Amino acid sequence: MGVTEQTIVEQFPYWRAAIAPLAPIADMHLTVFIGCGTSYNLALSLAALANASGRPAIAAPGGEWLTRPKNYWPRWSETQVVALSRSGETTETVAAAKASRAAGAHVTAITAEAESALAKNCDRLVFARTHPAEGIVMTSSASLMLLLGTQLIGYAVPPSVTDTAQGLLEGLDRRLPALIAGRSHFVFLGGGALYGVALEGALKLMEMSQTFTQAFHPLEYRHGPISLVDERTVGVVLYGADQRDAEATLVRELQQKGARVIGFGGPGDLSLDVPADPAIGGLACLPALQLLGERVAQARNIDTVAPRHLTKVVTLA
Ligand code: F1P
Repeated sequence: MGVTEQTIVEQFPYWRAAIAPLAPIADMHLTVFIGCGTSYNLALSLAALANASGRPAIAAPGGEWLTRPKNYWPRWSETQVVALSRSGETTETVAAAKASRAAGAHVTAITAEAESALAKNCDRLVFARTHPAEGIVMTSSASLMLLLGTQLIGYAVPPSVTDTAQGLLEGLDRRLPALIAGRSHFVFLGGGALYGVALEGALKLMEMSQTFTQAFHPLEYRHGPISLVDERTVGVVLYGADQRDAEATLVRELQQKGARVIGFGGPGDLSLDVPADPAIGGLACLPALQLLGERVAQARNIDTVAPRHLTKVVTLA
């Protein structure tokens, strides 16, 4: 087993250590979740979860919140910020956290590095130790930051989520070779809090396997992108509890056009039950999506320890 695969399949003890109630973020101001890359995808998911729990929230990439916050929220200095960064060293995220604090905002950091620049430039530190072998590709740390953020919003994450996530990962893995054979176009669909997870599945597979991937809100897919679907396509559909029928209709259309579909929580060529509260459904699916990226990379003989053009941290001079 390669190192990246190890960090995916061995992540659950780190989840168990991180599952504990956290004092929730205040809900009097708008909360802005910021991050870059994977951490931005998690920010999107967390903002949707926060809104669903009654806490007004948006997400913005670290660099956007640093340079043009007023494009995202007109009264930007009256916000509180939750900054996500595995390394705690990404230039845009750290600079955005510093600028937000200078403007009077309360900043909470979610990171896997307790001594990082972000950890030293926040008002509240939320930290979890990640798998020590994790390299450039964010695997266990991504799940952990989503888990911590979910708790920070006030959701109680049940310990059973680790078994659910492991079951999904193993259930998918058993069927993967047949599902991905001959396929080169991967589309991830998810709505609400699952949109950020769909984006993260797409990013993971793209950076690990150098494959062109896309992610959309499910019903957006008919509005143009569906033109690319054929017998080279795999659709990965993260069904929302509230839209299952509409999403299942879309899946049938994709299958008729030649796609193979992996359905998390609904019908597909492979249908995986997601026995979890909708608020933690995305978290439960994430390790399986990470493994999908690894398996596609293996099928293409690509080493995910050193993905092309990527570094563990992006620091700007
Ligand atoms: C953010 C990030 C990663 C990405 C790449 C570069 O890192 O964009 O998501 O995989 O390796 O950095 P961080 O701010 O979460 O440390």
